[in-house]
Amino acid sequence: MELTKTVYGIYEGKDVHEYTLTNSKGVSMSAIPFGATLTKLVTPDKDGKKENITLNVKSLEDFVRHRPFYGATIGRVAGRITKGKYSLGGKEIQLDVNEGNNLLHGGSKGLDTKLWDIEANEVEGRLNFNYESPAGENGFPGTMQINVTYTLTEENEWVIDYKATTDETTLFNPTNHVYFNLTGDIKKPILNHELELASRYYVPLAEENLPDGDLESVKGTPFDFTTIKPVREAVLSDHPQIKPLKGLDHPFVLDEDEDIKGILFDPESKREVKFYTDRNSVVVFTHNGEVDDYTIDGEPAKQYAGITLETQTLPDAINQPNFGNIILRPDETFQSQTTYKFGVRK
Ligand code: G6D
Repeated sequence: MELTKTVYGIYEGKDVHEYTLTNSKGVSMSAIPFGATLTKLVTPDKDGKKENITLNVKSLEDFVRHRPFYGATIGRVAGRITKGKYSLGGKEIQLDVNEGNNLLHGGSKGLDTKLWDIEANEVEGRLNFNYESPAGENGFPGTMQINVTYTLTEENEWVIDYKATTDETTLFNPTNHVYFNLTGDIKKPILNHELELASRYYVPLAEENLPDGDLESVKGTPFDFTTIKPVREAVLSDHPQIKPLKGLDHPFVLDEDEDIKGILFDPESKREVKFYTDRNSVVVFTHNGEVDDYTIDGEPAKQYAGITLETQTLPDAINQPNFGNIILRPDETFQSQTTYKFGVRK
């Protein structure tokens, strides 16, 4: 493993470095401590051409100013919490509300907006991020010690490990908001990417993109990715859950029994990503709008520029029965792992 470190930008008067780990196969992973954000993943295509396969922005200022979430660590709670509110042990807790009436991606000062401590371990191919989140941050109780590690393996995997503790009962449900574009060319949309998911149920969205509380069978709907198919079949469909959003922005329930939870494949470059997780869901978001306030590699961030595979416990779990537990208590340690494995099909 090889490690390099360059200055990426300046934040509050401090140099922020971009760390790049490269394995012996020439696959590399870059990240910055601002937001514990993955900035680049370079992998070969069918001809051995090495290109970045994730969306990024051009500078640290763009991350700070526009909060694109690209590659960032999201928390304390990913997704939306209805009205930014929950009740626990007879107490009602009002959190920050930063998207209409609701909380999105941890609140207005989520984990993606924080400068984390970072340590690099070249031998183990690991970047180790630590952040102490003070009690009351974005309204969440408890001082939390949050640790995220990114490991690049010789098997071409990016392994994300989360570990967290709290001194008061609180909520924790992190994710990484990486957007893949396996073409390696940001000008190309992801519509021809093919997706397979070990998922027989998805969560329909109600108003304000909040989960409506039900789990619906994917059978006979565009949400059926149980066999691999082009994402365009879903994204461009007239389905009433998809058309108004102009694409996918939905949680899928992952089958517990399957080891590989999903596969994303680009038929042109023949690049493939398999993912594994211990969480019960993945949110698939297909970058449904054009964003013109920042650029990616000098280009506007176009509609369908990338696709996320955000592993997490089902969103709004604290307000929805049967979505899973995201409560973290002082005597517990939260631990979770998600792995993305990169390959090329023959
Ligand atoms: C998430 O589900 C949400 C989207 O609605 C949001 O726009 C995006 O992050 C930035 O995936």
